[in-house]
Amino acid sequence: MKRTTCLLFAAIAFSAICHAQNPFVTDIYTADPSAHVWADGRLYVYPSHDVAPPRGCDLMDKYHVYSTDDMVHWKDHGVILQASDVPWGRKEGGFMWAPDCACKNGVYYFYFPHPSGTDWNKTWKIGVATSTKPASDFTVKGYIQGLEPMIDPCVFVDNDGQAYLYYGGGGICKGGKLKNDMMTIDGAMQPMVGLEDFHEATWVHKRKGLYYLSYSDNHDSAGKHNRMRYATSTSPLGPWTYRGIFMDPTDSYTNHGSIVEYKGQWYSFYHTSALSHFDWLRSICVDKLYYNADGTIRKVIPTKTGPGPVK
Ligand code: FUB
Repeated sequence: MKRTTCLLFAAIAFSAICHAQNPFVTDIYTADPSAHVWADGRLYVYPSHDVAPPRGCDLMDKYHVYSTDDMVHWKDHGVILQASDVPWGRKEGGFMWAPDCACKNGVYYFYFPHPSGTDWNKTWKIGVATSTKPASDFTVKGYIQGLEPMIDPCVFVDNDGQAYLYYGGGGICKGGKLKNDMMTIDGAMQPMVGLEDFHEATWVHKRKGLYYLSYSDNHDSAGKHNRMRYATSTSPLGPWTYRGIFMDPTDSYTNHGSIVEYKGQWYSFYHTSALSHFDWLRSICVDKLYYNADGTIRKVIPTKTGPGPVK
């Protein structure tokens, strides 16, 4: 085999597997990680993709999916969706911001914020693509009708199968029930009451019957960076009781992540700018998250080494 062919194969093999470290994806820039554990027993991460050289978040495109079964070895499943696949999307492309994925009755629903017009900030839609596989073959089905122009969708499916959509940015956070088709709001989106200093990046998870809504705050004056806060409720749509800050600022202006349990351990996914040292070229990270006996979340300590292998 020629040396150049060998090098090519080596490069492909390297790009397909990422290792235990933070950031855990190092060959491209990734942000806004939404993590889920699906029926095949693997943990999947659906991040957005920052594109270099950056122009704010304008050029973000081409969502990849990553999965692991040990929190050490990560598989890159490749690009699952790009702006040019979106029939109703803005003609200039880009602006494929923080996504989420949900699974119901064997179908995976990929939710992505994308504008439908040149005036991007006024034309955000929450697009939906579906597949019977968690990390390939997604087809855009349309967008959720009747919503305000908002970003950062998060879909939480409760134990009884009822799904809830949350979204928000710029100080507004709303939630509502999804109908069985996972693409129609049942009733109206309602404000999430009780959050303190909400900015964006809504994520909802449930532990021991208590609902947790986490989000990033507006800690951004004089060179400061966003922190992660959370609130709890006994109902998925609130009202919420504010609980505090669970992650201090990182080296990146924004933060956005998810909280998930895998093989008996809770994890916090988030992003930093550790690879680029530039706010808009971010990289996804993960560390262990711990609860106190009263259900409050201890501060997550970002590490360079990551959580290590699952026990
Ligand atoms: O990644 C683009 C935007 O930056 C996300 O939608 C926000 O949550 C922030 O992370």
